[in-house]
Formats: sequence, C-alpha cells, structure tokens
Amino acid sequence: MLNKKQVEEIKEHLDKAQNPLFFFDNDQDGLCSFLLLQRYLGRGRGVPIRSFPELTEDYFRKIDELKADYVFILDKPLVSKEFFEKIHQINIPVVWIDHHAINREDIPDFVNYYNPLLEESDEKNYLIAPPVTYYCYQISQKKQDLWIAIIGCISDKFLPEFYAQFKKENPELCVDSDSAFDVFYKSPIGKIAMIFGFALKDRTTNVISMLKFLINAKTPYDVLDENNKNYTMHNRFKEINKKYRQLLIKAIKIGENSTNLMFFKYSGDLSISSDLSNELSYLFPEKIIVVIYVKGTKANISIRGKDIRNPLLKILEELSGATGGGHGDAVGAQVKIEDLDIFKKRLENVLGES
Ligand SMILES: [Mn+2]
Repeated sequence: MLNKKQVEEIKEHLDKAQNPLFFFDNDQDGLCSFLLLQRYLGRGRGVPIRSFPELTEDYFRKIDELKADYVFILDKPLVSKEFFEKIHQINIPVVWIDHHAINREDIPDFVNYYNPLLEESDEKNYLIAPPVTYYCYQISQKKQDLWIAIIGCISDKFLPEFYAQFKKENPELCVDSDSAFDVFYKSPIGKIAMIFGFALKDRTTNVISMLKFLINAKTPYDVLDENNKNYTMHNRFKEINKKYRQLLIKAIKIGENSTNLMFFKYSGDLSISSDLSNELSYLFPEKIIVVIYVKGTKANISIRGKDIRNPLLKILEELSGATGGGHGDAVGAQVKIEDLDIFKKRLENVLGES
C-alpha cells in the first residue's frame, strides 16, 4: 500500500498538472489505473504503451503532440534511458507508479517514483503486491469508480478488500468467492474485465475512442450493455474472444496430456499469451504454464507458476538478447527463435532439480 505521505504527494502532483499525459501499460491494470486518476482529476490524456518490454523513446513525441505539462507512467516496469534523457532535457515532471520488482538504481533521480514493493523488506510480499489500480484507488477514493478499481485488481489476480462492499451493492454482477480469478472468469464484472483486455488489442483509433467512452461511463452497465456508443469495443471483443477460445481449446488438450510443466506454442496475428497463460493457470493450478508466441525472429513467452521469476531470470541471463521480468508467479520474456529449444531445456532442467 501507499502510505499517507505518498498519497498526498501524488495528489499534489496531480493538482499541479494542467494537462497531464498518462502513459499506461497495455492491459487492464494499466487502463484502470489511468481511468481512476483521469476521472479523479477531470483532465488528462491516456496513451497505452505497446512497446515491450520497455517504454521506448518513440513515445516521447506524444508529449509534444498533446502539449503535456506533466507525465505519469502507470504499471510499466521498464522505461528506456533515451526516453528519460529526452524528457529531462525539456524539464517536464515525471511521476511513475509501479508494482513490479525493480532495481532502485535504474531510476533517474529526477523521476518521482512510487513503488510500495521497494519498501517491503520481506521478499515474499511481492507475490501478493497489489496492482497499480489498487494504489490509484487509494489516491482517487471515488466511490462511483469502485467498479473500475475492482476490474483492474481482479485482472491482475488480486481480490481487494473492497470487493465485499461492491458485491453487497451489486450482487448480480458478482460471484461469491475469495479467488480473484473466480471473479474474473465467472462473473459479469469479470466479463467487463475481459472486454477491456481484448478491446485494448484493437487499432489505435478504436482504442482512443474506447478511452473517451470509458472516461465518461457512469456504471458497469454502460460497458456491459451493447449500444451505439460501445459497438466497436464489443465487436472487437467478440472477434478476439472467438480466436482466443479456439487457441484455449487447443491449449487445454495439451495441458490434459502434459506433465506438470506444459508448453503451448502458437503463431498468427494475435498475440494473447498472458491471457492464455492466466486462464490455463486457473484451469491447471498445479502446473507450470509456458505459453510461447512466435513472430518473426522472436518468441514472446508468458509463464505462470509458483516462484517462477528467479529461475527464469537466471536462464535469461545466459541467453544473448533475451529480456524478461514481472512478478513472483507471473512473468513475461522475449528470446530469439533460435534459442527457444535451449530455453525449454534449461527450464525443464531447473524445474526438474527443484
Ligand atoms: Mn500490467
């Protein structure tokens, strides 16, 4: 959790920002973090970050384009040096709120950096670190936005204490469970979370109109009920959901016949690995899930499994050009196609030893 002083500091930054630009990670936690802060402040523009693994310097031009006087970075663990150098030169304040494990030394002094993980002495705590949405709700505290806070949290596998209150007021949107993923996969509020996630994978113009729509949405039903204002968002959801279900069915078959370490590889236009690995880990909770998306010369990998982060980072260190990171039990990585077999073998070895 953010402490009182941190909440006050971030609020001061928001107050000072006349035209803030919110860069956010291209997933539900990033999106909901942005929505909470924007709706609290009543101003500011949002830009989802699609570069992986870091926020690249290409995004710098957005600051000029949108005439921003303040930059907020939400839920993105890595930002390129060049991006920060350029932003430092024009002297625009940066506030970065995150919840990933990271080296404090990698963050420039001029950046106002908030990450409650850095203050946790007990390393195990990072397995249950709340998402950035949770921190943004600590800041905004707008009761009308409770549903947005719930969506961002459950999408990152975190069931916040305020779910109980939401369930009491909206029983028809909820299920009775202590598991974030039960809520995500089995309830109407979870369906909205899924709509958000898939709709973010649309073309930029459609995503921009979705952001406008969501900034003004009053209740969860504005999203859930199809109408002419959210028609594109629903269409994109249905289109992606169809492809997603086909991939999931294939992956489930593999999972049913695999050992405790399952690999699922796919290719095509649609990169949807973290969604697939999440649902597979929900369906096969005892397994380590490795989902591999192959495109061009690179493989994007999404892994779910208890305490998987450290062994993964060790393997990546030994592969040239490989990158990755994330949380204790949910990580992403990128390796060269030609290293994929070595990567698999090393993972098998490491996990076999333990
Ligand atoms: Mn995220």
